[in-house]
Amino acid sequence: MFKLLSVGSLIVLFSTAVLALEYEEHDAMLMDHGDGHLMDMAGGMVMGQNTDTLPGGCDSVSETKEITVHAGHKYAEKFPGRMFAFDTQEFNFKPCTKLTVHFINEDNIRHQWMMHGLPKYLYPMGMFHLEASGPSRISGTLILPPGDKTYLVHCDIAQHMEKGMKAQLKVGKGDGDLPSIPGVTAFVIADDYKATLPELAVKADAEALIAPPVSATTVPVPLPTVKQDDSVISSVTVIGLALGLLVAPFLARKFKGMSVSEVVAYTFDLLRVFFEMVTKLISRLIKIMVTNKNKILPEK
Ligand SMILES: [Cu+2]
Repeated sequence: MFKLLSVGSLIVLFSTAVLALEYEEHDAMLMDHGDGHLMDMAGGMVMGQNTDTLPGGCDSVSETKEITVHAGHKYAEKFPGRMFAFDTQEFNFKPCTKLTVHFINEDNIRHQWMMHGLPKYLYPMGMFHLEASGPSRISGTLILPPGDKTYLVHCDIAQHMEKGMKAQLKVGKGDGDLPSIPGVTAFVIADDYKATLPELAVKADAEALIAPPVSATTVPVPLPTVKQDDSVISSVTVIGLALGLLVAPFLARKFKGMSVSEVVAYTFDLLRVFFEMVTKLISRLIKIMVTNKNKILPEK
């Protein structure tokens, strides 16, 4: 009985270890490179870290806040057509807040929590940026500037913002809304799920019917083929001319003193000889091909 229990508990222990997603903790491994840039070898990075310098216009830190932001494919499920998202799309803080962001990337790829538009004298390129090769956690701190302004927060990995990983952070009242924030503002390029595929096909056909005159005049498709035909004709003509020039003196000597009917008769005779040669050649070729075939095909 005791044995069974211990085996059971071992199985439970192992299964939880397998099921639980293991998050890498970047914070313990980060190396400080100066100027608020921290980095480790496991794909964790903090840029624009500022824990103590007050932005101009802030007399003191107004509030100290901590937030945890999750990032991953699963948070995009509620936004049709999106692939990636943060679990929060809108943040709001008082001016001069000291903000610590704990960023948790739940995907097996890289994500960022990147804030833009900060004062450049304090934040390199005006950015505060957390990056994590997931699944992992990373944390960073900044002091928000004074004034009412809306800041863009996004993941800058190619196409991740377009696919939904976009948010806005309002300091004070903010200064408006940014477009294409999933669940907050309208997409700049809206997906249309009303039309079914057959309807779209009919629409495309209708547009194609209207379009031809424009496309026919603008697309110069037959030009290259015409050019090719020209070159073929000209090369044949050149060969013909060359042959004519070579044969002409010989024929001129032959035809000297002949009447028109004699010339015609002679020409036909030449043609007859020529055709006989050609037919002989062809028949010989056919013979060769037939005998080859017989050689290739095994007899039963
Ligand atoms: Cu991303």
